[in-house]
Amino acid sequence: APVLRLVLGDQLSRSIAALGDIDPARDVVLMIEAMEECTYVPHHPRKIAFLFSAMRHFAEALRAEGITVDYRRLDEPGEGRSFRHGLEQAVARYRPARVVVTEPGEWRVLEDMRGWQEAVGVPVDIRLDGRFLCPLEDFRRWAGGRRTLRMEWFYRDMRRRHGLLLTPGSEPEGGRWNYDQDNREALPADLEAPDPPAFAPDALTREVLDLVAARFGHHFGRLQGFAMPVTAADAEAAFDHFIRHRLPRFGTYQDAMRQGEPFLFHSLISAPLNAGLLDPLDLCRRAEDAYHAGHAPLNAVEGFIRQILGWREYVRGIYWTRMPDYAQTNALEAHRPLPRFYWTGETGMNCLRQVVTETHDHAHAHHIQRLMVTGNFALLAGIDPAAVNAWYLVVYADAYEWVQLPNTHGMALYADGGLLASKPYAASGKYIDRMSDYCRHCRYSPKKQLEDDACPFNALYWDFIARTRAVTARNRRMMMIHKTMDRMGDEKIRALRDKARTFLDGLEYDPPVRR
Ligand code: FAD
Ligand code: DLZ
Ligand code: SF4
Repeated sequence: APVLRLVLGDQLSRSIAALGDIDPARDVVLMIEAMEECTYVPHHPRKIAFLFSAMRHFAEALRAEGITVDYRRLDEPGEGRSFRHGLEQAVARYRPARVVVTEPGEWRVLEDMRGWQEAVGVPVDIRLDGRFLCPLEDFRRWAGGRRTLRMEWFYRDMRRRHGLLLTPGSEPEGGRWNYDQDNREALPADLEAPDPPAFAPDALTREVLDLVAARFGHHFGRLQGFAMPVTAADAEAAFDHFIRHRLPRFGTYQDAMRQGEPFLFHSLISAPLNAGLLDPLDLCRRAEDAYHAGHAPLNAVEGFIRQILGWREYVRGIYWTRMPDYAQTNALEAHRPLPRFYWTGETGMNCLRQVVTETHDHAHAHHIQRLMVTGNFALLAGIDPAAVNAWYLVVYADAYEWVQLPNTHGMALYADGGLLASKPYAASGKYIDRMSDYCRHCRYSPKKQLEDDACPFNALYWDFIARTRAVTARNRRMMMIHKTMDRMGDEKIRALRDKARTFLDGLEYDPPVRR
């Protein structure tokens, strides 16, 4: 009897554990376009199209190797409403000796997967996902007993373990582990970022685009203009383009934002990387090669490697060692619903309008846009973490809960009470003004606090500091801010808090009705 090997949509690596010992003469690979995966939250159509197209291309590549792939398309009648349903049907079809699958990227799916063996009546072997640079066992050992889990220490261990950017004496290249301080420049007005490469949809992708437009066109997000890399070869080409044209400036302008330019010097590889089309260690090594070849400076290469080798692995470790309780925490007791403008972009606050619109159009925004614009607003306004998490999971093509949740819940919202971030990433309009040109195109002024045209972020910021005093005043890194607030005097603070309340009360909260 065959072994049935299930490959999920974000497991599109030839080296995935479930395919490890495949016998092409005997086994069947199962892939399922599952309605439930598209709708448990209403994913951005671009994200669905990207995954379906990447899945179909991956299936074709396996078939070209002589492997039998049973690919269940969404538009086949009666097929694959969910992973479980699709698997049950396939087991009935093939009567396999056993089922082999790789552990998923979301707790929700793992919980379900644990019940599959009983449901289908054949052994289900759930294999570890070997595509990460820190096995979860190692992360557990590293985290065990530590009260706070700072990324920086984890990252240094990872640099040593993988021998990246080390001198022959195992010291950090250049004498420092971290060049983040050099990576906070605003963008000079005359500096243009090169356009990222566009990948014109082939016939297979066009078919997917039609399907997704018909089925999910009513979800938040734009499908037109789809040009994402959907094969390993295209993703490699996209990464090459980044190394050649954007990596040299990636570090210096990592935190910068500019009106109308969502990509700047970023790599744009998160969606193909998280789906399995790229290998993280390979990306780090190729960036390191660019440094040794004198093509890119150390602050750029170290900054890039830190994101992949450090942050990406670290948030995954946090997710799997802390779930399911992690998602339930709400350290700052935030309960406000999500304002409607997160879905419509309709707000006078230009920075938010820009980021929501770019997110709608591209299923992408870069890190500082996610953290310091939409994330910062949600933090300051005290929006319910569950609502914010759901939004981030829906809108970004790279979002799977293992990476989205710690970034949103922990880093942006401080809902975990500081397990992940050493202090809340709260900022006033001054920060956004320094790092972008958004304020120049805004009806509000970041320099004003109480006037009618004062940037709402300013009042919201002081309201946040005052409101969260019990938690934030205990934080050593926030003491100065509380001292500053005390010096401002009660009357000023009261006026700012009134202004914040009036502003928040004036927002619309009902989600827009779609179709
Ligand atoms: P670059 O800036 O070029 O960075 C290179 C790579 O480093 C990224 O592709 C990514 O794989 C990795 N990386 C960078 N920062 C992080 C990080 N904080 N955590 C994990 N990996 C990182 N990233 C996701 O992949 N999926 C998400 O759902 C996601 N949600 C986020 C939510 C919030 C609130 C915030 C603040 C960040 C989130 N990130 C998420 C991290 C980061 O914003 C994206 O990885 C990045 O913007 C992707 O664009 P890029 O490929 O051009 O990244
Ligand atoms: C995100 C997603 C979507 C939209 N659709 C599918 C699908 O139809 N079939 C599939 O195998 N995977 C899909 N995915 C990715 C899964 O949601 C992902 O594998 C799980 O969340 C575990 O990480
Ligand atoms: Fe955003 Fe305030 Fe600047 Fe307007 S003034 S763009 S709301 S930070």
